[in-house]
Amino acid sequence: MDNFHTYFLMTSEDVIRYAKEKIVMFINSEKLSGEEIGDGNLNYVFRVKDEATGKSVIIKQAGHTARISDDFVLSTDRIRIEAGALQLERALAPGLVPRVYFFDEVMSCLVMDDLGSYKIMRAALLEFEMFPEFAEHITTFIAETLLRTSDIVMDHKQKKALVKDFINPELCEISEDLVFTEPYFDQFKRNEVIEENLEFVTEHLYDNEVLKEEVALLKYAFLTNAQSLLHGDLHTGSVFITKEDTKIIDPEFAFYGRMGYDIGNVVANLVFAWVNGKANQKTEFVNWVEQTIVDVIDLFKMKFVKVWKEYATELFAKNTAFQVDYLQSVITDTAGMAGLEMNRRIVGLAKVKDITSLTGQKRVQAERDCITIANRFIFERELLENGIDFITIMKQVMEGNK
Ligand code: SR1
Ligand code: MG
Repeated sequence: MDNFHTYFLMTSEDVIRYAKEKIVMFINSEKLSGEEIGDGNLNYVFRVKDEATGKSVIIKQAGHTARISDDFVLSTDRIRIEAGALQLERALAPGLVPRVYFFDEVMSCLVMDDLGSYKIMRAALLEFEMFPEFAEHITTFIAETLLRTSDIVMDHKQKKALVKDFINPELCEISEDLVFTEPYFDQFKRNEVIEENLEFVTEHLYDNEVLKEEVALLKYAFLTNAQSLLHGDLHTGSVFITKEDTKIIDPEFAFYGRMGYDIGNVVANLVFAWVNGKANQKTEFVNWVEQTIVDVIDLFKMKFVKVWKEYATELFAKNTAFQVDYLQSVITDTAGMAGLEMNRRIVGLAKVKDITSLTGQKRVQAERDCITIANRFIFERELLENGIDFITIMKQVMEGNK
């Protein structure tokens, strides 16, 4: 029987043995259950529970390929990256990240808090649930984790050491392909476009040379600018939530990149929830999402300035004009990156249920609206300053004023 000294992909039975052998709280447990509960694209996630005490943990293990497709051959180093990012984020944004008990380099797995009473935010949004504290929590998370890992706050040499620790070439390549390139070229023939929107997508994405110039600029900002330690995949499937509490999970795509990539992901995935709410005529929910998008931008800006004032060590940080320009460049990136995330979720292989759960003409129109909003976010990114500017574009597109 394998004793976990060499890597292998675990089954539920293996995970129970693993827990008994490696996790102190389970060593004397007589009745452990193990269940694979993952629904992400890359890894295997098990809940291990002591049926007598009710105590449970999550064990997340990386395989050598992505769970959704063997096309993606990936280093299991992503679990080391995730464990490191979770620990750092938890120090910077206490209470907003689950606790990691330990990381096992041999088995490429990590053991962490079970957030059993929380829901995956995307699933809850599909039920039109509203979360009044979300904007407050997510803006604390992004302001603290992004600015405090940047050169504005950190000693430049220490920051470079972190850049090195979080080199994440394979997961970055996934984003470079799926987010920044395939939606515009379909070079690997992996895109999945519904028949009714083929012509629309060809005109607005594949043949849109003016757009491609802007996308190229954003792609090169992503490839070449080590601004902050990003979560790297901050969509609503990476958020565990209750009415009162929010936990950010799954930072396996973490690396040093542009702050706007994380914030843009948050905004884009809220826009998907908004489009879904509109298609289902859920007025109260739609209004809440609009206010949440406004708050995400505006509260982030407020907290960014606060964190800057409290923690900046860069001598130029006292120059107010520099701070204003820096913050605006983050919002500009946010709009551009939100547009890119929206386009890729419509045409690429990694889709979102907010849109795919719509049927018939509702889905056709929702996809077109998303692409139209996305392209306006990209083209007009330098003009967007506040939350309301994002909403104005969304409403104009929906009202047919494109
Ligand atoms: C092959 S992975 C596809 C997508 O799932 C992850 O959550 C990332 O968003 C990635 O782009
Ligand atoms: Mg994930």
